[in-house]
Amino acid sequence: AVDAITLGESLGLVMGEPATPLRAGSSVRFSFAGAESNVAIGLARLGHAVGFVSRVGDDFVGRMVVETLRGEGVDVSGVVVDEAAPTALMVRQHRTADALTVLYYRDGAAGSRLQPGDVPDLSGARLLHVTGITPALSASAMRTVETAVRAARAAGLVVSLDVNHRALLWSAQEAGAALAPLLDAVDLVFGGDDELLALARRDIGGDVGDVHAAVDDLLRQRPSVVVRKRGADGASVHGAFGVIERPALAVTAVDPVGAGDAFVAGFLSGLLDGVDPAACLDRAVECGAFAVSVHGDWEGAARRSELGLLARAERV
Ligand code: CKP
Ligand code: MG
Repeated sequence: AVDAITLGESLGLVMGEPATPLRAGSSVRFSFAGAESNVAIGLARLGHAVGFVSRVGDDFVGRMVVETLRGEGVDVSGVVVDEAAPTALMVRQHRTADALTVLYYRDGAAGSRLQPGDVPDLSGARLLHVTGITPALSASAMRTVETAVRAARAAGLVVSLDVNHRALLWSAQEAGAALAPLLDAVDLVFGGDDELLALARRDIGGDVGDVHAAVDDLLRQRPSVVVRKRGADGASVHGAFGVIERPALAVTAVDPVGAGDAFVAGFLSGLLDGVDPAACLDRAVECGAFAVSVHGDWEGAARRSELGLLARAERV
């Protein structure tokens, strides 16, 4: 039995070298991406029993994803191999040190064919984590997320949602409209300011731009904890206990992608350990710092034995 389950699409990742335009003959690195598998790896490295629910194609990209996740200790028994569609792919150009551009090849890919029947029996687990990326993939992927969230709620799991708005897939307004109906089954929300505004539907009219009002709107619904991610500007956690803020750790950021997922994994790890919100946030901030300072979407994720390393390194 696993403690935590994440659900979503993993994509093969073709990754250019840092600060290098992609040209014919460029060296690239082959790996995989996907917010929910990033979180699964993050939790596994922190010592939690975690399962991943997904669909991959019957191809070498899908096998690479599954074999790597298995090697990281993630339970992949919930990954369906779909013989009728390829594994999705993503190409990432680290165009300059500061500008990343990505291309998705995910239309009609296996992840978009997730269906409600793919959701396994969730009883026995304690936590389900989903993101706003999956519902953007297709109507059946949307229904799969709804089904999982409702089933988790019924089985008494903590349900966690990272808004993760992807402008390549849909507008913030579309994301907010699609995700807001899930809120009555969600306990924990993660998002950046624009994402929290979209989820609270405050990006359309009203007090536009008031993120504090948006957080309060969300807390008046079912979610009891809202985590506001502000990247290098730090993060805060909001709930009945009040507001707790933390600055980001001062590290050398080489790759922002995946930092949000590492942050989420750190926070959820604290939650599974039963530590207080401040300690959850501290772990989240540290895990985010590990991820931004290593090239790759999940490769830099911290192991439990490494927690404290960045704080210690600062004193060297
Ligand atoms: O919000 P993050 O930078 O942590 O998310 C990164 C992931 O799933 C990345 O791995 C990519 O594949 C994606 O978000 C996506 O679909 O954009
Ligand atoms: Mg994110």
